[in-house]
This record gives sequence, C-alpha cells and structure tokens, in this order.
Amino acid sequence: MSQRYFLFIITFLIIYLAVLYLIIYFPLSGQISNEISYKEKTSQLNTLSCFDSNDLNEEKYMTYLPHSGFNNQRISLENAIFLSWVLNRTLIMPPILLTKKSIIPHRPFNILYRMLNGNLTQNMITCKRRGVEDKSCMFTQLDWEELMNFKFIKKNIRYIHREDQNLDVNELYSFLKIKDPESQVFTLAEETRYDFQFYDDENISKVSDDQFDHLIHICSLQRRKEKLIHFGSIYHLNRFNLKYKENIKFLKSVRENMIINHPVLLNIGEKISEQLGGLGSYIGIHLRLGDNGFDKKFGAKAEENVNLVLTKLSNEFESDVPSSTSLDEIEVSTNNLVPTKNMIESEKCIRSISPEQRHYPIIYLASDKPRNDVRFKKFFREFPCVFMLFSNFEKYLDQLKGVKNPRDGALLYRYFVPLIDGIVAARGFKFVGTPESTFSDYVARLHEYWVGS
Ligand SMILES: Nc1nc2c(ncn2[C@@H]2O[C@H](COP(=O)(O)OP(=O)(O)OP(=O)(O)O)[C@@H](O)[C@H]2O)c(=O)[nH]1
Ligand SMILES: *[C@@H]1O[C@H](CO)[C@@H](O)[C@H](O)[C@H]1NC(C)=O
Ligand SMILES: *[C@@H]1O[C@H](CO)[C@@H](O)[C@H](O)[C@H]1NC(C)=O
Ligand SMILES: *[C@@H]1O[C@H](CO)[C@@H](O)[C@H](O)[C@H]1NC(C)=O
Repeated sequence: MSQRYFLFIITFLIIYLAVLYLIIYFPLSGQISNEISYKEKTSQLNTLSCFDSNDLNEEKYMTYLPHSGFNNQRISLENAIFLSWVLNRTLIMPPILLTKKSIIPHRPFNILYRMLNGNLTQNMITCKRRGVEDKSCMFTQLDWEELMNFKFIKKNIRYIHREDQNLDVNELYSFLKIKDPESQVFTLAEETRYDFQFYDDENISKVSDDQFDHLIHICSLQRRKEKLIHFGSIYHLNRFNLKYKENIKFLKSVRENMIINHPVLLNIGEKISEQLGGLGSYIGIHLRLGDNGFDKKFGAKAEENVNLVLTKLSNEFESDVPSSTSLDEIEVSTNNLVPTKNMIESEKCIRSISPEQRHYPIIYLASDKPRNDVRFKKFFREFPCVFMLFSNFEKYLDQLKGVKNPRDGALLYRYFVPLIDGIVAARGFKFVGTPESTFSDYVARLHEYWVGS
C-alpha cells in the first residue's frame, strides 16, 4: 500500500516538473513578442550597444546625400534607415530628387555636395522665374512619405524630412541650431566612390570586400558624441557587413517594407492588371534596353538580355504552361471566338488568335523602350499576347496627369509612369527581370509583397 502511495507521489512529481519545464521554456506569451518593434527588442537584447550611457537622452541626428536615379536613391534611403536605427539618431531624410535628365551622378562627398547645392540653387531660381512646368526647370523634390508606406519606418526610427530646398549645409546647421560645426558635426566625407564599408563586428579590422577602401565599425559611430553625423553617399547593396542577427534582420525588414502605396499609382496598376486577368494571372517582365546617362551596361547587353528572358520563359513554362484564362472549355467547343467590346484585354487577345496558340501565357512587358523597338521582334514572334503600357493601356494613365508634387506643384506624370509599369509587371503570378537592374530588383520585391514568390 505505501509502495503504491510512493509511486503515485513520484508520478505526480514528474508530471509537475514536466509542466513547469514547458511553462518556463515555451511561454504562451511567445507569440506576442513578434509584435514588439525592433526599437524595444534591441534594448531588451542589448545587442551591439556601444552607446555612452551618459548622453543617452540628448537627441542626435544623422543625414546623407542622395544621387543618381530613383532606385539608387531608394537603396540609399534603405541604408540610411538602418543607420538611423542602429545609431539611435533622428534621420534628416532628403527628398527624392526627380530630374528630367540624370544630372547628379555618384561622386565623393565634397564634389557631390557642391554639385547638389549648385544645381538645386540654380534650379530654384529657374523654376521660380519660368514656372515648374518649363523645360528648363529640371528638378522636383518629393518627400518619400508621399510615395511609400511608412508604417514600418514610423514604428522603428525617428525622422524629419529635410526641407532646405537646395541642400545647403549651413541651412541644415541652423535648422539643428548647430553653432560650432567643428565640435558638433562628424562628417564622414568619402574621398572615393566606395570609400567606406560599415561593420558591426569589431573583431574584423580589414575590409573583406575589396570594392571598398576603408572599414568603419558601427560601434565607433555609436560612440560619437556630435549632434550630427553627416554621411555622403551611402548607396550600395553591400554597404554593410553584418554579423549580429538583429541587424541583419532589421535591414532585411527595411527592404521588405519599402513598398509603394501612392493611391493613384496603386489604383491604375490594379485597373490595368484587371485587364490582364487580375492579380496573379499573367507573367510580368521587365526588360531594360536603354542606358540612362553614365552607365552603358544595358544598351550593350540588350540583345543578350532579351534572349535570356526568352530562355527563362520557355524553360519555366514549357512543361506546365499556365492556362492564361479559363477558356479551356470554350476552346474545345469552337474555333471562332469573337472578341466583344466589354471583355478584358487578355480575353480579347486569346479569342483573336488561333486555337493552337491559346495555351500561351498572357505577358505584360515593362520597358524603357517602346513596342516597335527591333530588339523586341523576337519576343512578339514567340508570344501571341504581349501587352505594354503605351500600346495597350495609355488611357488608364489619364488619372495620373493631374497628380502634383505637394511641395512645389510640379506634375509627377513623367516620373510616375515607370513606376506604374513596374507595379503592373509585379502583379503577375510570376516576374522575370533584367539582370543587374535595380529597377527589376525593386519590381521583384513588389511582386513578392503583393503576390508571393
Ligand atoms: N516606362 C518605363 N521606364 C523605365 C522602365 N525601366 C527603366 N525605365 C526608365 O529608365 C530610367 C532608369 O531607371 P532607374 O530606375 O532610375 O534605374 P537606375 O536607378 O539607373 O537603376 P538600374 O535599373 O539599375 O539602372 C528610369 O528613370 C525610367 O525612366 C520601365 O520598365 N518602364
Ligand atoms: C535613443 O535616443 C533617444 C532620444 O535621443 C533617447 O531618449 C534614448 O534613451 C536612446 N536610446 C538608447 C537605447 O540609446
Ligand atoms: C550641376 O551638375 C553638373 C554635373 O552633372 C556639374 O557639372 C555642374 O557644375 C553643376 N552645376 C552647378 C551650378 O553647380
Ligand atoms: C569578438 O571576439 C570575442 C573574443 O574572441 C568574442 O567573445 C566575440 O563574440 C566576438 N564578436 C563577434 C561579433 O563575433
């Protein structure tokens, strides 16, 4: 009897300990912690913190210089958001510099600042005298928040839009009430295009990526006491060499969350993609054929890139070609399908081609070149239903014609058209881009966000 009693006690104890173990190691509140923003998480985990506890409460700032095209500027902004977070500094965010010609190339700090300030000062005068729609008015500056979803950014960093219209460093200083730049500003002036690469691991003392000349430890930047850290260009996808998991994860999240949410752009993108069967119903392609100013790589490789995309398409879709619409049943029953007026465009196309061709996918082709470019010939020969923005959907752009920059009233049509092209291409069930194009990279990201990979 007592032995049974003893066994009972032991069993009870084992169960008790097992339950206790489970409670301690797998707390139910585990799911909730996913919701905590990164700001709180880092302070909890105390990762990479080289801050001096004496001056934690004083607000500090950082900024950088934008340059080149839209996607280069986007990549710089993403890097800046990471720096702002890891350095716990308020980001003075430069606007998107939209230009009619690529005027501000990637240059070292002093040259770049002079170029920006000179061109923008000149531009301010010209646009004021001739009006923002005059062809000599070359720039308009758009706050990133007008275009992108800022939910993630708002949650994780502090920022102010930089508003001195000509990027004048003295105006910036007076805005921040900096009286003695010598002691209050740390300027990281790049002397070459890719001078600095940033490392979070203090054990590394030599740059491992030979594209960059010097290594900077993020820790050393966290220790800076100056009110402002002024970076130059921080463009580059490998600007950071990160070891800490939290840092890697944060940078990834910054990139994943940089998603266009301008209502007019989204609306037009949706309407056009509806004409192609809707979200996830066609193949989106981005083919960059031309060069934009300084870099000549796309023009020279245009034919190669067209072939590459064609090969990719035939490899991927030869075996399991997605049936473009639900026309399969009709297809069997009749050969003479007549397109009617209120059909969507993709259906009209399917009905106008021969039945043997109807298994081809619907394609949306985004490009910097028009449909009649000879390099596309091969493409149209191979695929019967290829749609392009200006040859098929120009009327949908009417809504875009009245969209203005709230800063200066400039029309944004010319700058937003390529984004529409990208949005439509991103909404297919599959996206194929041009190698090495940052535009394609961004469309691939939108695709992943809206459709999934
Ligand atoms: N309409 C349209 N224009 C495009 C397309 N792709 C590129 N462009 C044009 O090409 C210019 C260069 O594109 P950006 O996005 O600035 O390219 P980038 O920053 O130089 O990036 P890369 O693609 O890496 O060269 C843009 O301003 C667009 O006008 C496209 O699919 N459609
Ligand atoms: C971050 O900066 C803010 C504002 O300057 C300050 O109040 C806070 O203590 C800082 N946090 C950390 C972890 O350094
Ligand atoms: C504008 O930028 C160009 C480089 O694209 C430069 O050569 C020129 O000097 C700049 N103009 C001014 C007024 O600074
Ligand atoms: C740096 O080296 C020290 C000593 O070997 C080690 O404890 C630390 O974890 C290393 N830091 C990183 C980020 O790997």
